[in-house]
Formats: sequence, structure tokens, C-alpha cells
Amino acid sequence: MITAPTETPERKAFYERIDKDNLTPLWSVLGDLVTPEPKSGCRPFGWKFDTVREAMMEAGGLITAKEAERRVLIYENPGLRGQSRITTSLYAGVQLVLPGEVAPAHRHTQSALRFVLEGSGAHTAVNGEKTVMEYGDFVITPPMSWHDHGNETDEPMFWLDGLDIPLVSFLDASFAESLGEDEQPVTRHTGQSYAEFGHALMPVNAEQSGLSSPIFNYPYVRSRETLEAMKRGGDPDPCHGWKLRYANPLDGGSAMPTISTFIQMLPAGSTTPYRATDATIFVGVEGGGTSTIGDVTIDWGPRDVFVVPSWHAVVHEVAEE
Ligand code: GTQ
Repeated sequence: MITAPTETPERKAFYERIDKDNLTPLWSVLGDLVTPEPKSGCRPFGWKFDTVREAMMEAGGLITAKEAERRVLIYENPGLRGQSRITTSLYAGVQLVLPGEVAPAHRHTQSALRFVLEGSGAHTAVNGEKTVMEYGDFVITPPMSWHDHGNETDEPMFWLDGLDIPLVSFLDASFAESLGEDEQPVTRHTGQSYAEFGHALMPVNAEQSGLSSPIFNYPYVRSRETLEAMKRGGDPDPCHGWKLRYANPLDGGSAMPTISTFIQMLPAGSTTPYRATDATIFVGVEGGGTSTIGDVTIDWGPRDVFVVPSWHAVVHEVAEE
């Protein structure tokens, strides 16, 4: 632990003198810069979907998806209010597209992902291909890919948006543009990417451009089936239960390079405490449980969201059926 040297009148006078030249002494701040462990402003916190759903339906009466560009209520971490962050490096919110609405085509340097929370059959188009979204589907829109959303069903559609907005802002690298059309031209058939890359087979000339996966919808039916197969095949990991990583079939890396994504199934009982420097956003899909992060206890069920900050140990507990 590095503690700052005491301030003498001579030192203070010196600091004030050099301050005019935009200089500052390292020894006064070293302890805050180089910490023995991660020190995060991010706090453990949970949001109930029912609360955000009610607010979203109200927002639906106040503004259209088109006027808003994206009708989203942002999950702001209580330790990072006013910064549009759910963790230090990530942004998250809930987006609502009502029947008949579109969220117009645009693109940006930020990576975006969706996790479908309610509704069935609305679509996202990414780089000339539409995908139809179902509950629990995991959809990506890689950096600079054109994307638009539309809901031709007669039910509202909600999903969780996750973007690396704070990370890109940190690097001063935000670029964005609108297509000027509600929908981008569709040049590929629905399901083409998944058919070509989703089955350990791929077009022989497939080239990797960028670090994102060519699959842009990882359907929940498949994730669920795979988790069930893992469960039949062996014991759960003590920390993670049965857990899958959404992977890029071209290189085995993450679906997108700046946000790792996983889906896990927890057995009844308590997990072994686990901590990582990744701040983690959890979303309930089926069932529910209680997660304990230090002295914070969060009850969650389907569609609820909670955050475990960097280097905070978490224990998940699921009741016997
Ligand atoms: O759907 O493209 O929640 O650009 C925030 C910014 C969603 C999106 C957000 C965005 C989007």
C-alpha cells in the first residue's frame, strides 16, 4: 500500500507553483493510480425487469422508436450515476420496439449486443441480413455494421442492449452515421450466416474481416440444448455450473473482442465464491436465485439484471425445485 508523503508548507507551495504549468507530483497520487488491487467505482446492484418494463411502456407513449432513434432506458450503476455506465467499461439498457415501429438504420464504432427479454418475431438486420429474434437469443452488431430493428408482430418487443460505449469513449474513438433510411437493403437471406457458420462447417473462402463473429444470432434453443447436453454429460463446475462461451467460429475467440459473453445453467445449491477482474452483468433467463456479493444480496428471476463489479466475489444460490 503506497501512502502519500506528508504535505509540508514548502511542498505545498511548490505544488501550487508548478500547477500553473499543468504539472503535478506523482508521489501525491501514486497510491490512487497504482493500487494493490482493483478499486472500482462500480457497485453491486440489481434491477427488476417489471420496474423497467412499466417505465418503458410509459416511455412508449411519450416518444416513438424513430424519433428517439433508439428508445432505451439506460441502466446506470449507482456508483457511476450520470455517466451512462452499468460497469466501468460497459453500457447497458433496455430497448423497446412497439408493434409497427422501426429503429432506423445506423452504424457506429461501438460494438453492440442484444439479449432478447420479451416478445417473439421482431427482427434486427445486420450487414444486409435479417434475423428474427426470440426470447433468450443473443444477437451481435459488430463495430461499423449497419443495423436496424423492426417489429412486425402485434406484441411489444424488449431486449437488453450492451455496448462498449465507455471503453470507446475512453479511447476517444466514437464515430457514428445514419443511413438515412429506416431499413438497410437486404442482400442475404434470413438465417444465412447461421447456416454458413453455425455448424462447424464454413464456406471454403470465408475470410476473417475484423475480430467479430460472422454469426450474429446465437439462438436460445441451441444454447439451451447444449447446456442440457453438458448437464447430461458431467458434473457442473463448482463456480460456474454448466457454462458456455459465445464464440467466433473463425478463430475461437469471443463473439466480439471487447465484450465476452456467456450463458450458464446453475444447479440447485450454492456455487463456490468466484471473482474476476471482468465486471460482469448477469441476466436471468429461466428460474431464479439469490446472488451474494459481499454484504449485498440480490434476488433475481427471468429478465432481471444485476452487476458484479471487478474483483468482487460472487456466490449464486438456487433453491431445490
Ligand atoms: O441499437 O444501435 O442502447 O446505437 C445505444 C446506442 C442501442 C443501437 C443503444 C445504440 C443502440
